[in-house]
Amino acid sequence: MTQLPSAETLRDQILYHLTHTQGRGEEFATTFDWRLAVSYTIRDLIVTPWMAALRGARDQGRKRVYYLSMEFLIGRILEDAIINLGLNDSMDGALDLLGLNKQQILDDEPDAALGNGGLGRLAACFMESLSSLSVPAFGYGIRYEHGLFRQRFEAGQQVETPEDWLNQPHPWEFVRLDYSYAIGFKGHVEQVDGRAVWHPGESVIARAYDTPVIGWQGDWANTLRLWGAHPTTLFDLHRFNAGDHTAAAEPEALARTISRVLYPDDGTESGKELRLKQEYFLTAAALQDILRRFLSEHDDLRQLPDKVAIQLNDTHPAIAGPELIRLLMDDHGMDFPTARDIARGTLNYTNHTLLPEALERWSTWLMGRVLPRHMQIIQMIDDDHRLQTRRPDHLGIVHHDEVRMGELAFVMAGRVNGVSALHTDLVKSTVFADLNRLHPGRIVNQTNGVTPRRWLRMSNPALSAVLDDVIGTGWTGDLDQLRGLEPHAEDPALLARLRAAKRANKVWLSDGLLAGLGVRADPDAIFDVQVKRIHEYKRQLLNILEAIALWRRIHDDPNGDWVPRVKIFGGKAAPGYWLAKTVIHLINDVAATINTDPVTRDFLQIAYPPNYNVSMAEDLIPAADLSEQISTAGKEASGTGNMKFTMNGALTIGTLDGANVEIRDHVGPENFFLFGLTADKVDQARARPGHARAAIEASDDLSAALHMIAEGRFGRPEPYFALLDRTWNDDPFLVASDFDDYFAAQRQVDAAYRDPARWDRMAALNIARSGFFSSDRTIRGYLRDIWKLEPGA
Ligand code: 26V
Repeated sequence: MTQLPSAETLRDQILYHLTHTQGRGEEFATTFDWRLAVSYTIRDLIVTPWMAALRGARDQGRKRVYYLSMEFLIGRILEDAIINLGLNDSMDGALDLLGLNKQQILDDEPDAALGNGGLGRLAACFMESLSSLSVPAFGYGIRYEHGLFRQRFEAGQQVETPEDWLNQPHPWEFVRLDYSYAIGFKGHVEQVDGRAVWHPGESVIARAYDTPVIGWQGDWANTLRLWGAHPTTLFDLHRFNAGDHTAAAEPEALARTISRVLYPDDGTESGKELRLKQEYFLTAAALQDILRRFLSEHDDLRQLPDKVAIQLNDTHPAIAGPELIRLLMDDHGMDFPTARDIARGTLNYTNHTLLPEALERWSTWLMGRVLPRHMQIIQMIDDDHRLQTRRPDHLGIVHHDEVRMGELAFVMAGRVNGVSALHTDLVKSTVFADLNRLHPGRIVNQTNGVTPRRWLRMSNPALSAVLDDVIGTGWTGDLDQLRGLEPHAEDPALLARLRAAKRANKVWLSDGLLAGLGVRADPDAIFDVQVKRIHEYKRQLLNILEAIALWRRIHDDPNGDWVPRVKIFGGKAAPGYWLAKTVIHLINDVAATINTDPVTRDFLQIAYPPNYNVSMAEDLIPAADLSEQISTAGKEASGTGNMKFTMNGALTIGTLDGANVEIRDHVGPENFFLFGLTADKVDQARARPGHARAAIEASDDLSAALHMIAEGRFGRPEPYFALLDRTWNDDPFLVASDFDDYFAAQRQVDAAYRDPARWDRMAALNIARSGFFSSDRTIRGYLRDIWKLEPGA
């Protein structure tokens, strides 16, 4: 931005919006009123670069990126926008002039929680990096009325309540009544003069709601376009006039269901008709919008691949292949091979998981009923692929009366990518081995990244101030500059400043944990943090078992030289994932017992704040000393939390899984606490009969910990019998096999923490060498290898 507004100008604008947009006098204004007035003030400053970016891309005929995702886990917007516009100081000044408390205003904003976890948060980081790199891009998603559920604990157990972020005005969005598209479902297909005509049996309107996403330094903004579902007819006047007032409103209620709520699963197949409708709703609206824009600028659809790159975020929008072919054939009169080639030149697919239960499959029966024309086209794509590859025996897209969405996405994509080096290797060698042989070179790697604006500059002002001072401010837009810290990694003065910044963050968090949970977290203890969705493969169970074993050891030797630790957990379980919910219950039960034990309470505390979300991550990660990345090797596609911890100076205890492998390579193996089986050993270990029982019997610490749960030391044991049984007899994620190695690695952590000079040096090197994990680097990789376009700046 050329001219930054002063504190006085911002103050005047805030007062203007308070009066004229909110319709409130100063003396009656609530925090909410002020927050909206501040948000509108900031929004005004985003609109100008946003319009300029949209106009510039159109005038220069630039190729555009379209990111299709069922999830965008945005979090709060206000502070991020203030920072990217470079207005932090003048806004502080303006709020001072008005006598307002900034933190209170920022905290008033609800999180936009339109995602479950890593996949959705990655989409949000990508949107920010695309704007920061001045790439013309649109994100397409669904404007869920209810984002991810709120989590409470009752007697230690997870209770879900609906989230309602749209119960209040959302100051960042612009509704576009003129961009509305009809989306059809069901019905039948008719052949007319050799052309297929689909007559949908139902239809809804997709209406565009736009949110600008401002990039670093405020020069460029892209659009996040979220679709809301609306009825084609508002209500049934005949029924209303006949006195049936409830039934009259039915069309509206039915249509709105489609954008009513985010599916709260992150990896279990739902198989629900509504989910398929949501996926098609997003995809069809996006493709109509993309073709409308293309045809307003160009007239030959064969040029689509030169002007449009579409990224499918996992298979959720994979119906884009058949839908694009349908539009090109049925609406634009192309033949199948031409339509297929254009679609393949335009579409790309990112795989985010190899867990079999998370790979989407739809029964051909359901697909044929909800999307009859698409089912025909899927069959054509499958037959054509067999013919083209001369592989009549190929398993195919349609198999055992199911449409396999991964195969569909792969076959229709120009490029397929994994999200870390290890994951991409596994994509090639396991689930897509056959397709990889048929299409060598189609699979590429793009290791994930996170935006340093939100995850360092915004969430960790204490560390950012030290960095600005020592290496200048350039790191925010070019994270590789963190390397400049490396020559100072031996400098006691610098290390002391880093330590002071970390301690300030820990004190802040400690106050919050005391006020919110009544947990006493000593800021001089190791803050050991595991935050992520609760899943068996992520192994929160391993972590809590280690806590029990440690507790027992402290008890046996209360005068030993123990290093005080605060274990912090955060995360939600899918409402139907019963075992994950049992783990939550167990952590809370163990915490209740351990935290009040007078013998150990100075050495070990456990905190599990409920309702982990983006905003909580922003408070926890900067205060962490130790980052828990302990998934069973081969199961975590990448992880992105792991990267946030590293750049905030936490050390990692982790397995060789996902991007942990690359984090360790970058920071140096001596600055990373490694443990556990490697991915190539996991299947063998699991195949050994009695593997878990053998490992448990060989480990004093582990068998004691399991027995203590079974004996009821942490409350009634009955709720845990199934979990214990599974750990003894099945243990598919190898908690038992990895336990002793994990326990030993934790003791190495203790030893390192006892030596502050050593710890601080390791932390400094983690920060200095984390530049690779900026999502700017990731986006440059997609531009070069997948989208084939240049960054703008
Ligand atoms: C699957 C399903 C199945 C149907 C119901 C809704 C739903 C929602 C999400 C998913 C897929 C989850 C896959 C996922 O989140 N993968 C994560 O992606 C991150 C970004 O690439 C990566 O860092 C994590 O390791 C990976 O678990």
